[in-house]
Amino acid sequence: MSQTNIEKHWWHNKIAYEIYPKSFKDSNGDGIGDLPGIISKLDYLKELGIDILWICPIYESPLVDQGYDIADYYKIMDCFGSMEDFMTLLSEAKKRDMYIIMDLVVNHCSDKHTWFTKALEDPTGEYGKRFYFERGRDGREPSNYRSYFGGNMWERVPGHDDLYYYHSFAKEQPDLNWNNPVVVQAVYDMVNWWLEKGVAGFRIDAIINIKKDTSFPSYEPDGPDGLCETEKIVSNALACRDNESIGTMLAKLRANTFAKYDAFTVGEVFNMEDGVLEEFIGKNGHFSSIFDFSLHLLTNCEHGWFASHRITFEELKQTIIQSQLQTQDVGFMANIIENHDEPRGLNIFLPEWIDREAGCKLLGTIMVMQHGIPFLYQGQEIGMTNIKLDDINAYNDINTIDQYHQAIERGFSKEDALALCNLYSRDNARTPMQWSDETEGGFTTGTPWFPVNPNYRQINVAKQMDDPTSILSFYRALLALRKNKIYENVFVYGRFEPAYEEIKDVFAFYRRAEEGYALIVSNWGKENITIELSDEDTRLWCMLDNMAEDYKLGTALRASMAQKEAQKSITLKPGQVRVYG
Ligand code: TEU
Ligand code: CA
Repeated sequence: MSQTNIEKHWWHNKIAYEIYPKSFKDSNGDGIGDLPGIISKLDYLKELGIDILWICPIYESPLVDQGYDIADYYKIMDCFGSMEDFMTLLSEAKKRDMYIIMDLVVNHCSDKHTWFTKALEDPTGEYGKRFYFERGRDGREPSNYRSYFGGNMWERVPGHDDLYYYHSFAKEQPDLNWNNPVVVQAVYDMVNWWLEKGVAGFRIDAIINIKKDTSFPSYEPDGPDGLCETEKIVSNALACRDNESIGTMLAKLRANTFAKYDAFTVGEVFNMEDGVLEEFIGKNGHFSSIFDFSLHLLTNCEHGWFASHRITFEELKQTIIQSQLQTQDVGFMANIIENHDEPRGLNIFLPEWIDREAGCKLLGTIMVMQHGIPFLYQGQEIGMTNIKLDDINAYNDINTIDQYHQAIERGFSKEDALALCNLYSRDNARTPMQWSDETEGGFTTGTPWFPVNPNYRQINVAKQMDDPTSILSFYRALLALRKNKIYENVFVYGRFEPAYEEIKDVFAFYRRAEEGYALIVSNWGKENITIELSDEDTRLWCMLDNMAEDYKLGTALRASMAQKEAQKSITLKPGQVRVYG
């Protein structure tokens, strides 16, 4: 069987781009990126080849967790602009055949949300029931759960000796009680309100966390703090059958909201139980797609940064292959190298002997040419890098500060703990976008809320715009190739199949559809590698090469139709990737 057999949807052939609004483009000099800033860059994104924009939270928020703590779901926060600006963004996107998706953060809200402030006044009353309030056990927290951002998930309610509320993330992010129908209905209403305004869908934050084991049992501690890690708590909650299952909760959410609008949804799903992928992203699945985090889980996610390890090429290759083979017949995964929670891709996935620019193009090609929906993250298209800060106080991210202290607690020196932050901090991806070599990288005329990476003079959009060999030019050609009408079916629905698997340091795969196929082949080693092609592959023509002098597409595609002498072998330099078709 060639070509995967999946029911078609409007989002399958789309390319998405994540915008972290605070750091994208500031229009009024207050140092904070905003909606008019995004609007001013729509043409840039369109030219790059982007269809769907995921905007990270722009709702009213105290910004304890950069907007993932929402105080009012119906209001755009002043620093990002107004509802009028948002409506302009929607209409300007529409003019360009682009789609806007919002971030849906409904596992928790902010402790400044009126529901929670009212709940604190009367924890046993109507508003208290919208959260999880519990009495302590044996004079302490109800259970020993470590929150994602450190410390116990249970926070003592001010003014009460023995009463606690539950927060999976920071204590300023109380979890909403999804077993309360009032909460669930309010979420449906809010989601539909945004869909009515014309958003095309949502990226859905930490959604797996909404399922709780409401008996809240304690587990075997796994650290000096006597607590048990979040992953275990979530997995056990998912397996718990006391209230509605996560499947029922999500199916109802979809039926009452997304399904009515043919909305595109991408779930942030960790800890999924075995065998439920079909239920999540198959036909009538809960979501259109979920992120493929398999590479990132290998590096830093599960047990904290102190326990992280550098991913090897073999691991990277095998992980991608496994994930593609397991998912492509079920549905579309959302493929990422970077996002606002992860370091820059080139800093964690590339072997040090690969040239930085070639390496960015290589990573991009592997990601974009897989089966699934590519999600680029702002700055990835110009090869933005991690930032090196030499003081823990220079970091802003709540998670980074916690990981630093966890590492110290486990015996790391200050220098080593800081080195972990330099490598893994979420702030690495949150530095302002580098638009030009002007002051502050052209991001703002004022003082940016977070430092611009000093390498903006070398790495910026303006510089790469007209350089035919730049990372940006390469991404444009790469996305154009993926969308090229002749190859669209190959790259969207074509079956992923590993190729030349036995050749050391080579990562190669086919995308096969009924009308044809493509071969993506790359060298991750230190030396040139010559590959003897199979008979079938000798007829292929190179459509894209990260070491070519000019990525302008068309020449290659036209040439592919011309008569061509068969080539029996190809030689790739270290870091070189080619797409043949
Ligand atoms: O992230 C969910 C999540 O599980 C993260 O804690 C993730 O494990 C971590 O960031 C990896 O380093 C989402 C958002 O993407 C994140 O920005 C928010 O902080 C979090 O939810 C809470 O809303
Ligand atoms: Ca601004």
